[in-house]
Amino acid sequence: MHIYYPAGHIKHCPVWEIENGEAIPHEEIPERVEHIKASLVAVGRTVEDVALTVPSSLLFHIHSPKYMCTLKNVAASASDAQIPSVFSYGGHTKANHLRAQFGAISFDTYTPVFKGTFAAAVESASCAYAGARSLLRGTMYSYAICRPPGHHAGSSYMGGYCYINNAAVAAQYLTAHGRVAIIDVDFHHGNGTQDIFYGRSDVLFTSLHADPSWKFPYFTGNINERGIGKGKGYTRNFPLQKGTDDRVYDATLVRALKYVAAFHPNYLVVSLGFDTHVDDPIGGFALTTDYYQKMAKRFMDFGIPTVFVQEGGYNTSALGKNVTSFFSHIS
Ligand code: Q9C
Ligand code: ZN
Repeated sequence: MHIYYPAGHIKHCPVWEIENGEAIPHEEIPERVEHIKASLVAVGRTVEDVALTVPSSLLFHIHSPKYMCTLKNVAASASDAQIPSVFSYGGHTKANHLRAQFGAISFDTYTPVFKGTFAAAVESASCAYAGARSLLRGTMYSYAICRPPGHHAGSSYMGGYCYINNAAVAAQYLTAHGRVAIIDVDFHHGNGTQDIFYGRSDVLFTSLHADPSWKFPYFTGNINERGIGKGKGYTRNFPLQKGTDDRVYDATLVRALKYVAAFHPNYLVVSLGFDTHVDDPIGGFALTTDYYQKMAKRFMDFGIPTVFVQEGGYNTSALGKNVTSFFSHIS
């Protein structure tokens, strides 16, 4: 297995997020992936700093040039954390003022932009790109320790701690070489990834996540969302209740994977979040550390090249053991 790490992630360092008008400590902190890396090194794995940069043509397949440009401009103008004060409304998206342009590309107050955010997000996407690329060179499994995460970012919006959709970048790259299925096992619905591929039949998207009636991102992730136009039938959601345990989760994963198998993919992209863990501070499921190795085996049963793309997981001290558990049977 090849493992890639975006050493420049520390250029992006959120301290606060605004929840209900109040500043609360941000959960998406650099220590997350530092712990992941340290725990993998401790069990004898090689973790490579990502040395490639994702081609901009590939980024522009996923994100609109206007979105990328605004994100870059907001980052360049930032002295400290930038958080939107206004949002676009009524379909009006054009504005001269950068503050308004920012509000037209973001959907929440949880996702601050710093001077280094744009560069860090590109490096994170480069990690996913490197992971996908290694599959084309004969590697069966790769793991991109992406930070910042990506699955809440859509083609022209950011949110949910995400700026560039890393899993979508990996999937898009692989479509030139075969059929691609994305399985999103982060605790939250991968609304950005779903949106990006909603009208397409060459990339299948399926997600297990907290029911949106209960958790972020609230507006999407229901069972009736199944794709549109040519993409009809190529999206499938499995919303789950508070307290979902190993047994119920695993039974649902088996159902989701049957749906994936019927698509006959050549490549798997797994949006891998550990915020499903019982001790996660913002989740609400009850998965155990031991279960993650069983989850990984379910993916391995496919027997096709797979890139694991890191998404959420906010119990920083539990992340290490959860990741090593997950990868314990993947060498
Ligand atoms: N105070 C990912 O896992 N909700 N993003 C914030 C907590 C936003 C999670 C409320 C959660 C976003 C990649
Ligand atoms: Zn999440």
